[in-house]
Amino acid sequence: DLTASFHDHTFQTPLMNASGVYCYTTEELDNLLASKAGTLVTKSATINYRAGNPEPRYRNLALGSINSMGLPNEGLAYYLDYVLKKQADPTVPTLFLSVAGISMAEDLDMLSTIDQSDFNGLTELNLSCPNVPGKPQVAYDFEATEKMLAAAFERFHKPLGVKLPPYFDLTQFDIVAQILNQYPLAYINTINSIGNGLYIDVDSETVAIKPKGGFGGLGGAYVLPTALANVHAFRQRLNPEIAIIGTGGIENGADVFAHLLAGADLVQVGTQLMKDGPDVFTRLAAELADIMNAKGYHKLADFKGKLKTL
Ligand code: ORO
Repeated sequence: DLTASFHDHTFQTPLMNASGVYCYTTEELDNLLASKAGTLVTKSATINYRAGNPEPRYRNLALGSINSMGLPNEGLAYYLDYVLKKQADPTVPTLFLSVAGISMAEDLDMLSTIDQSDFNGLTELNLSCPNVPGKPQVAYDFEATEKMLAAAFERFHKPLGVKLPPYFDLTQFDIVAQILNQYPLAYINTINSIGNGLYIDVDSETVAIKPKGGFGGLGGAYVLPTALANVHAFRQRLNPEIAIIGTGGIENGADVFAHLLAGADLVQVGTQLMKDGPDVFTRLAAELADIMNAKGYHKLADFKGKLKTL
C-alpha cells in the first residue's frame, strides 16, 4: 500500500513530478494524471507568458542534469484554468499550483489572484529559482524571505507551501526553520536544483548550456545527498504540522525510500522524469513496493521519518 497522507490529503502514491519538468502544457499535465504519479505540480508561473532563456538551456549529464530555463511558462491564467477545470472531476487528486514571480510584488499579485479564485488545491511559492539573470534566489536572503512570508500570509488564506533552495551550513537550517515555524505553512518542498553549477566538456572545451555563460542548476545523482540532508535537517527542526516534499536525485525506488526515511511525506522527480517520461512513475512505484515487501513494511508510515543514526 503506497498511499501517502499529506496535509489534509491522501494520494495513491507518494510520487509526483518536480515543477519545471513535464508540466508546461495541458497535454503533459494530462499525461502525468494518467501515470502512477499520486498528483502533480504545474510549471512555476509568472503573471504573463515568459519565453525564458535562450537555448540550449537544459542538458542531461551522466550523473544528472544542468538547466537554466529562466522560468519559461504560459502565464498564471493558463495553469490556474487547468487546475480549476480538473478539480471539478472527482477522480482527479488534489493538485499543486506553483508560482514564481520575478519580484515580491508579482508573487503577492499572483497569490491574491489564487486566493480570490475557487482553487481548492495546494499553492507552492517558489523562492528558489536560480536562473533569472540578475535576480538572486530569494530564500538565500533570510530577511527578504521573512518579509515575503509575512506579506503572503496577510493576503493568502489557502494552503501554502514554499520551494526552497538547498542549504549547506547547519546554522542556515536553524535560521530558516525558525523563520518558517512562525507561519502556518502547509509544507516545504526541498530542494530546488543546486544553483550555478558549471559543467565543462573537456573534449570541446565548452560549457553545456547557453544562458549565463554555462552556469545552471544541477539535478539528478549529483544532488541526492544534499537533498536528503535538507529533508532530514528540516524534519528535525520544523513544526510537525509542516509537511515536507523531498525533491532531488531520485533515480530508483531505493532513492524514494531514502527520502521518505529522511522524513519526506511526498517526493518529486525531476531529472529522471526528463530522461524517462511519465512511465518512470510505474517503475518507481514497483521498486518502492518491492523494497517495502522485502523489509516487511505494509505502509509508508511504517518507516517514514525513522532514519537511524549510528
Ligand atoms: N530551474 C530550476 O532549476 N529551478 C527553478 O525553480 C526554475 C528553473 C527555471 O525555470 O530555470
